[in-house]
Amino acid sequence: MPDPVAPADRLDLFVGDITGLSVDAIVNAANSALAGGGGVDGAIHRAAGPELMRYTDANYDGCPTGDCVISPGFGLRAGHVLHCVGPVWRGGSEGEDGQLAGCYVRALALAAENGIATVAFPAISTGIYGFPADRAAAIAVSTVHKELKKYDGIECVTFVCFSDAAADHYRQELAALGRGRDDPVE
Ligand code: AR6
Repeated sequence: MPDPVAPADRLDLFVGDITGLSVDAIVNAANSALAGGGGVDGAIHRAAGPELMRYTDANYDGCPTGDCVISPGFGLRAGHVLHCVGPVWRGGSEGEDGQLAGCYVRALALAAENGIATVAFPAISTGIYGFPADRAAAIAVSTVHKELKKYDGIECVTFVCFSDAAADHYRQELAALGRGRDDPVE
């Protein structure tokens, strides 16, 4: 057996729309009622089609903050959607950091359980839920980097940013892990 690829070398960055990605699973930034909404949640439901809502309604009674549930991707190119419920930002002293980290921990655990090798995450909680983007990127990268040590079968995790400014936060965090300019990020 070859040595597993180091976690830092399984991290990638993409600037653009998550809904078009051909990965095994894209992550949704959902709400705890799994009721759909705006932002990336709205875009994913539009691209997946109405079967997605029918599926989550039939299979789940919502999802707690900091947790995640899985569905098929229906009309998406991605085979699955991992619906994470990030925290609403309330100033940072109400457990928001731990809840946000929990989303990444639970999503990767569910991915591994379901044989998913490639996963793309949006910047959970940093839109409508108001979590500071730099702080969220630090939590996302450090949590995924740590969790990937447990899951050799997860070959690539892509962080997807909607803007170049948002991506800069990830570039900083990835550089701190030794991902330099010459690495195949993006
Ligand atoms: N592809 C990639 N990233 C995107 C896309 C896209 N198509 N669209 C938005 N983003 P948000 P939240 C970025 O607001 O803060 C919904 O109503 C966006 O720029 O989608 O977790 C849910 O139903 C931002 O950086 O999610 C919940 O009620 C990031 O995705 C609530 O919003 C997350 O922004 C969740 O709020």
